[in-house]
Amino acid sequence: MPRPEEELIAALKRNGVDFTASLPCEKIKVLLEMVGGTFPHLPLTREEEGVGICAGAALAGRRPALFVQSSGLGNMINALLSLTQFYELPLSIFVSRRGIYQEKIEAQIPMGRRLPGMLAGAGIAFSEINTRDELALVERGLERAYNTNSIHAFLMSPVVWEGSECSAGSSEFGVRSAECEVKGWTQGTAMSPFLTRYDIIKLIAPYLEGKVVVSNLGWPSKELYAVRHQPSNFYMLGSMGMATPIGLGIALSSRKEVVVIDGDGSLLMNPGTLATTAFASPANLTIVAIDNGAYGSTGNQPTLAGSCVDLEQVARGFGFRNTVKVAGEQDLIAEIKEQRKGPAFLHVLAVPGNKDVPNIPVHHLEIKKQVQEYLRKE
Ligand SMILES: Cc1ncc(C[n+]2csc(CCOP(=O)(O)OP(=O)(O)O)c2C)c(N)n1
Repeated sequence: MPRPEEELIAALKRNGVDFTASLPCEKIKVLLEMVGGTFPHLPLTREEEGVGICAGAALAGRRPALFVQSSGLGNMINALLSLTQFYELPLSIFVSRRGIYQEKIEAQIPMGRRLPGMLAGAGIAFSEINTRDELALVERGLERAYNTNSIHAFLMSPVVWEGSECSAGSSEFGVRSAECEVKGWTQGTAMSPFLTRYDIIKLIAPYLEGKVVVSNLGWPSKELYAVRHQPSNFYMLGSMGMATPIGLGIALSSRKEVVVIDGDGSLLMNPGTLATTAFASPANLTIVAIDNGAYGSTGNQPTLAGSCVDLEQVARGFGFRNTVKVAGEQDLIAEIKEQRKGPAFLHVLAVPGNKDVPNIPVHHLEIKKQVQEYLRKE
């Protein structure tokens, strides 16, 4: 019996899919590797751009398919309606549906559960694929999308992939995890990353005391909690791409020092926020951009910061004047101690890797309450 991933890929091939793009979800990391090894594939920085790219590909006669997480569908909805649907272009979307089965991240529940209602409201056809047997339904949806120039979303429950134990490393398809990638732009410089995100958080933790810290979703927040919890830490549990905007909003509304621990994947999802931050120019804001060249929380799929993008240069180009790049311990500590006038952008090069730490045991409304109380004390 073929693995579910193979069955899905066979259906895509039968329907002539010849263009794919994705933004990862941990639950489909094996599927993504196989898709990347089978079809022309583009890694995305934001799900919404995938809609535009696939619309362009469809205009040129391709049969595009997108692979995203349920949260990502929220980022796509306007483009789906005002572009793909409006111009009657074909698109299949495979949505890794979170929040419905053994979900450990509560912030996944609001989008994941409401997805069918949202799609129905948007007039987008969809199929719920809740078991492996229901993979057979994919065929009909694909035919419909490509033969009638319409969108079809497949809401894929994590149950479908259960028991498909092929590990990323043993896949016969090209392994594309970030460990094998080299930062092109660091070659020939003395900047070789060797610290993990956890090492970095541990090194900077003593200097975060008493500051308002906004930490990126997923493992960064869990690691910060494990290293040093304080009531002024705002742990993001969802809303990828919002760490710097949240920090900016706080910094503009409070005299407290604010530190954002952001990630390369998240900054690339929403880079325009760096322009807004440089424009607003709060002196009390420092962005610590931990750049491991990967979507660390979802299986270390490479981000474009792992190959072509130098985030420090992006920040400078968007108007930041106070930027620095560090890779080693001593430089990192020296820079975090320095308390530069903000907005400051501290680009910290890292290697991929997550520390095995537990989930944050604090309820999200309690996280909010603690931060609000701290911000009220001037
Ligand atoms: C809109 C959206 N798309 C995808 C995801 C899945 N996801 C959660 S964390 C993450 C990776 C974040 O990568 P980065 O900001 O580089 O931080 P790292 O984990 O590498 O430290 C992804 C893709 C999500 N939560 N929301």
